[in-house]
Amino acid sequence: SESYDVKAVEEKWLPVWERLEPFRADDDAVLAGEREKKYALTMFPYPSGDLHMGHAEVFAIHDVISRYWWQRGYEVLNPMGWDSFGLPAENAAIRNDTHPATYTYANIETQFASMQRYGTSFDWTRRLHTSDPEYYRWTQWLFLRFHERGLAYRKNSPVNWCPQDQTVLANEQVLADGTCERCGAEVTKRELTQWYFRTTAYAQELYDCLDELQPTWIDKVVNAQRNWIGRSEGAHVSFAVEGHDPVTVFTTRPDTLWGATFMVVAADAKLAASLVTDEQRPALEAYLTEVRKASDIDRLATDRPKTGVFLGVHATNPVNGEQLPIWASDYVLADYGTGAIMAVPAHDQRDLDFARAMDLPVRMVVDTGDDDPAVSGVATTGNGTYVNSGPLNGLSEKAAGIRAVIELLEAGEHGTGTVNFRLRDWLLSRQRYWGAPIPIIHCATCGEVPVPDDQLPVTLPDLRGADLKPKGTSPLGAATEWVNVACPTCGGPATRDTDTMDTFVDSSWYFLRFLSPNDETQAFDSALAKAWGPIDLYIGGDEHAVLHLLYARFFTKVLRDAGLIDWDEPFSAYLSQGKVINNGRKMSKSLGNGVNLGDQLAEFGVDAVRLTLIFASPPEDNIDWADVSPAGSLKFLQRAWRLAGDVTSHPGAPVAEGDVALRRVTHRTLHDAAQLIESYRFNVVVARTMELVNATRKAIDSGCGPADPAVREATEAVAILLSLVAPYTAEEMWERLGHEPTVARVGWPTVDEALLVEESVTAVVQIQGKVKARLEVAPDIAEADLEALALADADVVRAIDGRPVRKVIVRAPKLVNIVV
Ligand code: ANZ
Ligand code: ZN
Repeated sequence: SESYDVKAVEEKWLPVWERLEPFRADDDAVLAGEREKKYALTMFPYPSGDLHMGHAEVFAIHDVISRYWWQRGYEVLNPMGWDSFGLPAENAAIRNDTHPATYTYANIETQFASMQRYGTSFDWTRRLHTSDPEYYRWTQWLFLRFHERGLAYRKNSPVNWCPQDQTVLANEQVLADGTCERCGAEVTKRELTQWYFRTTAYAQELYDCLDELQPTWIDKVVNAQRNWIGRSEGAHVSFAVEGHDPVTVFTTRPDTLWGATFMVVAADAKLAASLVTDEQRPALEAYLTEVRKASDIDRLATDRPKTGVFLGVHATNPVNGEQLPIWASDYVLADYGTGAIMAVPAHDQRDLDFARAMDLPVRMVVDTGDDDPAVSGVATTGNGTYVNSGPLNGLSEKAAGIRAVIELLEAGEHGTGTVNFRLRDWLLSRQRYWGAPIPIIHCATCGEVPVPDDQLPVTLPDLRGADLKPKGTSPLGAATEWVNVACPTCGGPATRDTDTMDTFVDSSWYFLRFLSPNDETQAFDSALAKAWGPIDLYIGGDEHAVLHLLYARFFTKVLRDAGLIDWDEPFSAYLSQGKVINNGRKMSKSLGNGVNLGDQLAEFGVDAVRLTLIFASPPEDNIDWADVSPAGSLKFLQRAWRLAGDVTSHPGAPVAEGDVALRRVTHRTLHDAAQLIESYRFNVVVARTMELVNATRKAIDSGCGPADPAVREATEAVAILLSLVAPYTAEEMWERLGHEPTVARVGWPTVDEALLVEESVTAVVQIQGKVKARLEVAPDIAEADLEALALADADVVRAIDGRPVRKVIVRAPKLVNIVV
């Protein structure tokens, strides 16, 4: 039989598609409301090397959806670009004594060529790179809008410091085991002045909106965001301290106030330094030196020996007037809640460990029936009856106890009910070169002066090679000519801020820049944002479940409040793809189990690789490359392609009816495929397409023959279904069938509903066990539909004769038994 030359087909169609630009989104059609829009987005890549199997998977998945939307008649915005600032380029530049741009833009070109060859349906007129001054000009412009609104600010505080990368890290970039997300080094703490975005101002809304996203976002991502934002209900309680301002604590258990036996403030917070007596100050300072070495994770760990120092002062418990000693310890974090706690050792394990270590009293106030914690060393946290608790005594419901104490505190002005969030402000400054410079000028007279909008972008000075070596301070500081400027306000000598922005700032708004990436007058066009936004489906990796998605959501809310967009959430639906693994393990250099995308493409061709990735599993599952068969995929594509050859090489006289059985398969497949795609079951669509190919082959070889119009109809349907997954093969089939390119935009065939009705079955309707009627119904009829049909049947109505129906037993599709 004829053979299918994969390489020739790929070379043939790529330039045709480039010429036709079938996926160029028409803004005007959407602005004018002529066509419904869909905005499809896949996380843009970081330009390190060429594309890998992970990219191939996500692009294949993403393409099914966006190509499907085009076929359904939507105007689809499907842009792509590069998240091209970041550390790897900088490290490569240091290694190779070059400029980070060299590495960055060379890789971008490599990846761009690969994406094109891969047959992706991106609208390349929208291409952007976040490291272009034309882009980061607007990142800086947005920073200034945040700054104006008090949402970008500087503060001095202990920050996560990566000793290896020599830069600060956001909390989100420190892994659960306390190591750096990028390089794996143990993260330490440093006291530094840094820039922050006030994400906490939006904590409540970021949390609440997750409820609306839950149905269309993947569950684990919604849950990860919930945990990260960490909403806790509780109370702020104030404790008077003689000679000082009152100390306020955040507690989720105000109902245990009578069990408070001491207080603890974060050792590294200002509060500790301000409370400590002169006598105790040296002890506190010695302790602090020790504390600075440990990570947050270590400090919060329950199994860690508790350490601390007494500050020499006491606080008054507002409910019973007791004097509580105030201690400082590292198990209380400076930047959570108020940085101070009331310790209730009987009912909080960390407090109990501390009490036992420091020989402080333990008083049980909730009797849960378990052993007294003072004796057992195990804090009790469950429901129980309140004891030693004044007005609470006898109550036994935690919620009621909490409510009662909050009322009491509010009446006496000693506290209020409150909600606390774990989320902290986003630390956005980095002491690295390859990022967007922070557009602020520091003037001794005027303070922090924003660079005027018309002086943006603040472009990076030309540094390269060894200039970029991490020194603990920003490399930009060495560019003295760049650093020293006249203050925009007073004209006096001033200096530029030498930090650059976290690259997550760049990617928090790129979906807006895609709307008009070449606009030199504004960051984005609000009218276009209104027309195209929000993104209908966003696809990306799990690793961004917390970081990037949260930041993009935060940006969206701020821009909405600034009146620049009119939507509340950027991503209406979110899907995260699984990983491509090999032999059950994550691909890695050390295991030597890597699969090279380029090799796979060379051996099997683009379409077979794409089809394999889609067919292997539902998109969110991992794919083990050891379990799949790109060779099998290629064979299938050849079978499909041969159908088109058979149809056109046997142009016989059209048969009037056509093969109805084949037509039924065709229309059923098209009908089901639409539903399957909308529920992301792309692998099943491929399986069904395979069945359709088999049915068509059978009709040609041993049924109606290739000249039957039903065969042509089936083959065209195969080409259209394949246009979502295997664009080259689909195009080639389409041409063989005598059509002009491109099959990608011909539209979804209209499904003939009549062909979806299967042969009918006979249902028997009985009254008191006697057959009264027979109905012809679909074999998959629903019980309720069958019951309704039976009760409406003329013979049945006559037989019931107005008597009340007591019971109807339905066994679809064959039996209805009516009891009157
Ligand atoms: C008294 C108490 C009694 C508490 C009790 C718990 C149990 P979540 O749920 O995570 O919000 N806490 C408050 N601020 C803290 C800080 N900066 N560092 C360490 N711990 C802190 O936890 C809130 C609880 O964690 C608060 O409620 C407080 O201890 C502690 F039977 O107050 B609790
Ligand atoms: Zn000035």
